[in-house]
Amino acid sequence: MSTDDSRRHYIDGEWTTGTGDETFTSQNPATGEALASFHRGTEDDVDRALAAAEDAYDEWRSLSHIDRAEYLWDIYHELRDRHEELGEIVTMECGKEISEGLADVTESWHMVEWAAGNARHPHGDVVPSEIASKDAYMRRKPKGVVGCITPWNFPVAIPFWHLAVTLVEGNTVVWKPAEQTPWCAHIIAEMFEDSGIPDGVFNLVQGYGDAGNAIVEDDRVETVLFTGSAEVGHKIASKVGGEPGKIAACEMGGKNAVVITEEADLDIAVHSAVMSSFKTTGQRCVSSERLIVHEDLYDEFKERFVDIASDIAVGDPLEEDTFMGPLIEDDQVEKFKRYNDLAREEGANVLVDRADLGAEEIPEGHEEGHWVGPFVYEIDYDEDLRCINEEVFGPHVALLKYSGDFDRALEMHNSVDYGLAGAIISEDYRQINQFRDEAEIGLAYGNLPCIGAEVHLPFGGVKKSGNGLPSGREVIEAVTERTAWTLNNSKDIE
Ligand code: TXE
Repeated sequence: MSTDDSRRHYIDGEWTTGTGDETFTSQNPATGEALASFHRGTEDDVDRALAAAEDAYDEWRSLSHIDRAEYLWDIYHELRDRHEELGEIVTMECGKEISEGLADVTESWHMVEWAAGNARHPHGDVVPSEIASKDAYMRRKPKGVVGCITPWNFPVAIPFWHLAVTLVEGNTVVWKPAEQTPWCAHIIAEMFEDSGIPDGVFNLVQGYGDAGNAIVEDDRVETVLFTGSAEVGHKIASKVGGEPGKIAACEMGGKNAVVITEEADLDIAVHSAVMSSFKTTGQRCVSSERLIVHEDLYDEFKERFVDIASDIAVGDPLEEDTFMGPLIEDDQVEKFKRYNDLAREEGANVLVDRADLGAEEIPEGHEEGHWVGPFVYEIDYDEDLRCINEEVFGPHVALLKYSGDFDRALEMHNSVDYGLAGAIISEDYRQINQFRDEAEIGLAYGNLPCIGAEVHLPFGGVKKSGNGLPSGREVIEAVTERTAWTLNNSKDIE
């Protein structure tokens, strides 16, 4: 691929190679094959994109919510029309199996529908004034230029969680997608171009963390919306923290758990655990790497879970009968294996180790893919063990047995620094209610797998997992500011 063939940034309504001469390649994690080449964004490219976003802001904010939403409705239809094409590209670029690739796109149009539909929804509050002749109400105004920085694991859905609400609310955007999934980002930019959205309102700079950092550090950016690792998220939050008014809304993964109590329906428990631990090959921010199981049903649960993990279909993610595709990249495979070794060192009794798949398990023509299978172990609980505290982001699963009452399960559940998601499997409504009230997480699931999001519900975590902001409704909080407006309707001079 020559540099000329490389795909470009979308800045100020134009496709541009930018100022740098470096390119980078998007790769298929199932085959190792290069998919497409992209120009790598520089600080100067970010600077141009921010200038364009700033110039476009006044005109864009002066439109009504409904007029701005019209562009998003065009994108909604494009997402539906290009569903299969884009779903396949998601699968080819990030390796998740095809039904998940397609679902990534579906979730994105759900978010666009929610954000654009919201344009016809009241946005402020009318409140009684202390004085009868006055009207008092709260209005929302856009903040200005918003920076969006997104990861690879939901390369279409997560960007729309950031972009759709932000734009409808009247902000302009500079977006830096993950370096692993630039092709998905390119297609999204094509959709914005096709929608006819005014130049400079939406800008895409492809590239790596240095381009993301240039967005974060620029004074023209009022808000940063970030989804990714805890390490980078905390760095961003601390940079932004010193500037009053500038905020970072971060969602940063977890060390999530499914709690299976003595009152659980075992079929639901096994199904939930399998889906929570192995969907997306364990690379969802809500994936569960801890299964906390009551001693009364531990042995039976273990036998059934281990049977499934030993046999789960790892393979070509474009094939419909595949359950688990590859990991995203070599670094992630190394991290997974490093944590498997650590678990052994910390005393794990390994129950399933398919980390190194046999040649016969790897689909033909896919030998260069980033293949791993499940790694499942049991370990005596100790709250200081690193393998049950640190996020691996792969099919690395610890079975933790508990005895005694439900308080003990909750204590184990809450002992990690993260606080994103968790599930309880139980037929006892008291335990379910206690979990809802006392589990230190932002997303709680009852008798369900620990996966899934609905765009009109909050989505985010507490503790090290973030500041709970990046959902549909809460993005409105992050990208608008409020004015308390009071109007005197009488002739009296105050
Ligand atoms: O994340 P990064 P990576 C976790 C998971 C995974 C680990 C690393 O544990 O193993 O993070 O994944 C941009 N300033 N999650 O490397 O580095 C980067 O270019 C500004 C959980 O993919 O955080 C990309 O666009 N931006 C998570 C985005 O940040 C910077 C999903 C995310 O990259 C930057 C993904 C900087 N200094 C990973 N450095 C979830 N919540 O689901 C990088 N970036």
